[in-house]
Amino acid sequence: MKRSPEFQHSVRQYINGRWETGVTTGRSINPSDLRETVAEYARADRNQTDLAVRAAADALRAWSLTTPQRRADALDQIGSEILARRDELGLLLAREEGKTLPEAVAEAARAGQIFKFFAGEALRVGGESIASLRPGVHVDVSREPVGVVALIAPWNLPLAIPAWKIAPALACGNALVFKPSELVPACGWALADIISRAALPAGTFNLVMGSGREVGQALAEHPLVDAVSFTGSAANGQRVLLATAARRAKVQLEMGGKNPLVVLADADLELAVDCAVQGAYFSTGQRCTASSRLIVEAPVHDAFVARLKQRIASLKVGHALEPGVDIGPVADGRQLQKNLDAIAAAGEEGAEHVWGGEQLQRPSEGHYLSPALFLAKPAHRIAREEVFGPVACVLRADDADHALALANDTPFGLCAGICTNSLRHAMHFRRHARVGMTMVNLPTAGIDYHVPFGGRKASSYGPREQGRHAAGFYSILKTGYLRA
Ligand code: TXE
Repeated sequence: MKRSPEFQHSVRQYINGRWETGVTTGRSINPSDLRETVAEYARADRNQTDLAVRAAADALRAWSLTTPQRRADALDQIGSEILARRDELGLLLAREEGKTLPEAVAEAARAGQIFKFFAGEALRVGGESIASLRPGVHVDVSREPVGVVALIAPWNLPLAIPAWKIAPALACGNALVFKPSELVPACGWALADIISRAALPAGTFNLVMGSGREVGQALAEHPLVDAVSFTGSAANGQRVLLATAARRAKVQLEMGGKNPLVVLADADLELAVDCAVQGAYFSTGQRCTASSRLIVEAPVHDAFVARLKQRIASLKVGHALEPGVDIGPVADGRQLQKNLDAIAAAGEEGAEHVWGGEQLQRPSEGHYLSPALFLAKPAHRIAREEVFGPVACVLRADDADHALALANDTPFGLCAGICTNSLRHAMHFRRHARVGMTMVNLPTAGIDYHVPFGGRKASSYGPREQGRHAAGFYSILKTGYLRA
């Protein structure tokens, strides 16, 4: 069903198979048009969060004993509905988070494909059989669900990130409580609405919305929550880590990035500029894999900067639903201020301003920011701290070794890219970049859903997300010895 862009959702929590009002209500606002409320949503407190966790704990046995076929059918049904409604869900996403409509529809489709992928994985949750050291003894290793899992999601990929947490959790037989970000409750609700039609046992899937400090923290601390998967800021990831470690719960954290894209002198410069534009500025730069550090070898530095400046000057910033717009608004006022502060600090520290970084007026009042580019030194904050907006800097490298050293000179370690026509340089970079993912002649952002996602150092903690390796987090190994 196609909704008019002005449609306002009124969304409730989903606890123990029922739609529940909250203790208070909140609103999500369209960042392309601040006059438009996208959703009024029910906000939970600690008590309601506790009810959701208890519902999951009660449902766990029933769901964990379902057959793989039953789980696969449910996930397949969810994936099919998301795919069939990708345009409508994309429209909601674009209105609530501010991605351009084509980006948002693609994300909705991605969420559907992820459920389909894990429908297949539900059939393949396997183990191994191994010869024992002792005669007459048989050993096997099997996977069991972790138990009750809490899934805490951010706003920047409001359909895809919940999908890549919820789908493997259900495929592996867990019961769960999902908490979306306060900025995108309607996207969280839309997923819950679709999942509610999959006839899971009541309590298997629960949605609670509300403040991270209250609801998120309550989930991380709850004694009945066996595992927490969190994506968000490093500071809140640290809070979740402390709360879960204190009671020895399993934890998986995906936090920020300051991803380098290295451009060597032998690179195809047009391709390198393309990678930089896509990686740094598309999705308004609000991706943990965004290429916010462009490290360019001296011989091509000036030519690269000139071409990049020309390209970003031609990018169209505007309302997420307007055809032809390349960059939608920043997601909210707090995030916009964070971008503006980083831009101001770059100027104060002596980074050379190349282009953009100004607030823009558009026919509707929104959080519009022109794509910003600076020439920086490695010590500048703009080259070290995650901005999470359409803001990038260029660092000059003397040679390939210097470029690699600069690429690794960061507390983060999510993704690193290189543009080069040399196989030797590409392979060396792949081996020595201290990150979880590398890209050659590709933007750092833009990943496949059937392979592991995650990083090192301050970017990630715990087992990888996505693909078949997701089972490493959402299940527990049990070793069985048997003498017949
Ligand atoms: O993240 P938060 P925000 C980074 C990015 C951005 C910054 C702030 O740099 O500028 O984080 O974004 C919940 N216990 N990333 O404020 O607050 C919260 O309700 C448990 C990188 O949105 O960390 C939400 O559901 N949960 C990132 C989720 O955590 C808590 C994507 C993330 O929100 C909590 C988004 C607590 N104490 C932002 N406090 C990425 N890696 O992709 C909050 N939450």
